[in-house]
Amino acid sequence: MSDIPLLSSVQRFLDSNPGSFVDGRSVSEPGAERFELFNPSNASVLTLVSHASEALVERAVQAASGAFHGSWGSTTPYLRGVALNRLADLIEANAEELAQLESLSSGKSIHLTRQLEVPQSVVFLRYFAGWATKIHGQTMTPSLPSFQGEQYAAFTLREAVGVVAGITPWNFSLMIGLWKIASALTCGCTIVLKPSEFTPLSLLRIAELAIEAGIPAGALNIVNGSGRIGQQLIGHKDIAKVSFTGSVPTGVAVGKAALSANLTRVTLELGGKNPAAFLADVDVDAAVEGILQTAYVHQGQVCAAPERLYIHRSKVEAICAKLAERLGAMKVGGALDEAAQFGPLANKAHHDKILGFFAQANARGQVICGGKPLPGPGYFVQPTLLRALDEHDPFLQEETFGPIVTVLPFDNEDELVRMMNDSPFGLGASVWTNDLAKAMRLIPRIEAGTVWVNMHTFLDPAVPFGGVKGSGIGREFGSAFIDDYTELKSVMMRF
Ligand code: TXE
Repeated sequence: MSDIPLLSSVQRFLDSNPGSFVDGRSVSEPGAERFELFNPSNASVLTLVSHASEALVERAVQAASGAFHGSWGSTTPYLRGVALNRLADLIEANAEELAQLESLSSGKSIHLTRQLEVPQSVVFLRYFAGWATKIHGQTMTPSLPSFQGEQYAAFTLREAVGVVAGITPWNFSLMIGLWKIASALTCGCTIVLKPSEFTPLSLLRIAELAIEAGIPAGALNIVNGSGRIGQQLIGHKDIAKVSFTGSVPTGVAVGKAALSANLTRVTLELGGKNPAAFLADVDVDAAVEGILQTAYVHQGQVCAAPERLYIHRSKVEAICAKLAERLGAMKVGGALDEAAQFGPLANKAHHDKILGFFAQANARGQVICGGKPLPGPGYFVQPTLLRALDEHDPFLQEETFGPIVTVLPFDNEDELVRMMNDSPFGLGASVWTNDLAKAMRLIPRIEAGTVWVNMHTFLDPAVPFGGVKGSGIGREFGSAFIDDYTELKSVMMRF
């Protein structure tokens, strides 16, 4: 089938010389350095984007600081919630435009942006908006002795930390960006957000909608360009907190830079090498369906997706055979092709990286199915299933962040737990079984920020999300995010 037609508003946006959004206005600086934005589905240039200059980034921080100390800082919690809910309404009203913008530059299937990324962003935003009126400190009774009849009282205030720098990756640009925007604005902070240079468009449109929703100029700023903008933000004295989602090496560099800048608070949501365990009692069809829905969605470019499958030896052949058959039958096509079941990788550098993994897997004879590039001009590869050579196989250690899943059989639970935990990472893990007692015994033994049972990668705004070990610091969602975006102030009084 062919691609859906682009909305005229999307075409206008592409033609508009997009750049940044600072202090309530779209800005494309005259004479600015510009970078090409590629369409991963056909490797054509979608548009040229203006790279924010140092001066513009400085203006963005100043605008955010002004809004923090002024308009947004003095907005009541109730009105903050109202504005965020209005933004959610506007996202719904402009859903198709946002879905197309996001799919175009990320290569993500239009089904996924229409059915998951855009509507789920709305769900998350409304959830956060509800917290705006529920952030509070506590009162306590001091135990200080009274010598002359004096009494004491104490309480805590939860105060917004200030200007937040958000730095986000290319895989779910709209949704991850909105998580950071919503967390900051709900708590009364303001934000300067730097999207990935591969996917700078959809958040620019969100910033326009935020103004329409009544969020004051300067509260939300988007600065587009390379990682050096991230570095400038992290080192800035007026940035009170850095919230980063992305790769492990960049995340480590961001964490170190933030701490050495001004002991700046930092939360890191990094990648992983997430294990999924299929116990002896699993139904083969349900297991295959679950793997297809979670490991290969968005071509495996999901931080929490399972990349290591530990399957009970009694089921490994049946599951691999059926999975290989289903993967081989997937219809490959561009992001805007509604008939496609599997799309391109997000960018050329990532495509090259995945081809490097394929070369290693083919040389070692590990390929069960896939393992080859597909004809371009877009960045297409086959969905791939590999056999691990042993439990120390490099494909069980290094994150590929692509449609490469590696399988190893196991025989007993102790061996399974040892192999699942044998990783420097700990973002998510799953256990697939109908035996609830077994699942309950395994959960405490698994080193991961989230353990799913009979599911994987499902995120809900009410459930905290984040990594242990090398997968990050801090939690998003639930009420846990409030600790990261506010500071506790203690007050003591004598009367
Ligand atoms: O990610 P980066 P990239 C993996 C995936 C991919 C690889 C590189 O394997 O192939 O990472 O992708 C900004 N200071 N993941 O380059 O480098 C950068 O501009 C401050 C996994 O996109 O982590 C972008 O906005 N910021 C991952 C953001 O950091 C810097 C999701 C993320 O870029 C910076 C994405 C610096 N020194 C890629 N350098 C996951 N697991 O979620 C870059 N940036």
